[in-house]
Amino acid sequence: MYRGAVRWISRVARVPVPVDASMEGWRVRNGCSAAFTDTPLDDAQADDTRATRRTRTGCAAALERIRVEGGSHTWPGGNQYLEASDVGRVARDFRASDEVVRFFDAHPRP
Ligand SMILES: [Ca+2]
Repeated sequence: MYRGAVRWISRVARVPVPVDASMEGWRVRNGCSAAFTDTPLDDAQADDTRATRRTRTGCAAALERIRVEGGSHTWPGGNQYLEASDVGRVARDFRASDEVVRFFDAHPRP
């Protein structure tokens, strides 16, 4: 799950769901323990953002989240599709698309 500075919208209830609450639901569904490891991603670009990967442990199904501090409602490594003054800046320290591929390559379906 990716999070900038905004909340995800529940597809079921169509209401804002705080990311922490959503991730807690995924933690329980995936059979993860309450433990986790936070790993800062390389602050490779002077983009006023920093990202941290949270990896849950003891899971039946893997669960990770990348939190972007200073990010916004944009796709990390993607296009600045509107002015930063309108949607916020695009985080440049990593490419979210690459992270999605990395995650599914590392955790193939049984
Ligand atoms: Ca940065």
